[in-house]
Amino acid sequence: MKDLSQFMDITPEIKEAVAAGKPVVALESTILSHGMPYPENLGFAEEIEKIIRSLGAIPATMAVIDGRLKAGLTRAELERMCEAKGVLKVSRRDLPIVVAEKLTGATTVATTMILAEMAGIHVFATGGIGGVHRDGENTMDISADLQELAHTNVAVVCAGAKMILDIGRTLEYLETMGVPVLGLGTEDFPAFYCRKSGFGVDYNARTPLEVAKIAKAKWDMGLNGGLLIGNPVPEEYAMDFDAMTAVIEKVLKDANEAGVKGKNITPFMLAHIVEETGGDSLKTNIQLAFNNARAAAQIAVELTRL
Ligand code: PSU
Ligand code: MN
Repeated sequence: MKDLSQFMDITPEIKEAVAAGKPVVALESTILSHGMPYPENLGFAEEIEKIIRSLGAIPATMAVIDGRLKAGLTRAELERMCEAKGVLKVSRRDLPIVVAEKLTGATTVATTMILAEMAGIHVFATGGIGGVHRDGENTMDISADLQELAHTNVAVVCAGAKMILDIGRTLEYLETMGVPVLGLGTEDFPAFYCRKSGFGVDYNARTPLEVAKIAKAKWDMGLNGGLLIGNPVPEEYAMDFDAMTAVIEKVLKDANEAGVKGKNITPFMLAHIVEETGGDSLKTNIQLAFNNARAAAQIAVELTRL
């Protein structure tokens, strides 16, 4: 067994909860540092932790601070991630660099899964995952989130993937990698701001208990890797599909013209979509993430009972 304590700080509350088999839900920090503006992100970070606690689970926000892997952040650390001055975006390939060089970075879905598994946490709530980018068959821009779902034992609750991605190819990739894609009470794979993407899920797991049973069956059989749970944004916060498609086409064109590439594409798109929608997309983003936190907390609770 590797001695991870030389790299990682887990808060006493989270360490005790994991050891006692209590429900814990991991949260990412890229959504804070590179996905939402300050100070809305700080209010969001505090509220999402409260929501998880209100449902009987313990939140574990992940980050890398001065080279230390963190499971659970103090208020001051949360503020630092939200103000995001000099905070890097850390995916799997970046992790050894920020650790060895004692840098500070926000964790993507991929890295949050890695830290969660290191800490013994198997349920994670996010907003949207990364995936195969449009034109990805030429650029090979495929998020490391998909590889991580293939290998790391964490159930990821998301509101689907944004239409900035090629959702069809993203789902094909997940199928190849053996990742179950479940809908929580839906047959449709959601498209983040919208409840439907035009693509289906593998299975409609109707309740958090059903999701927990499927995850347990997978891991008890020794089938390593994650599960992806698509949880559609609540109807009252959903955005119009055609209007969002137009916004995304425009922002993709802007990104292309500005020559934005690689890891900067997703943050660029997120910031410009907020501008183009006059802040409406931010409200939807916040609400869908809260909704995912509720589902993840319920799944984590059910998993501890099985
Ligand atoms: N999609 C969103 N919001 C986000 C992200 C993706 O709707 O905040 C973030 C997540 O942290 C995700 C990362 O893991 O972007 C993917 O980045 P990339 O495509 O560079 O792998
Ligand atoms: Mn990429």
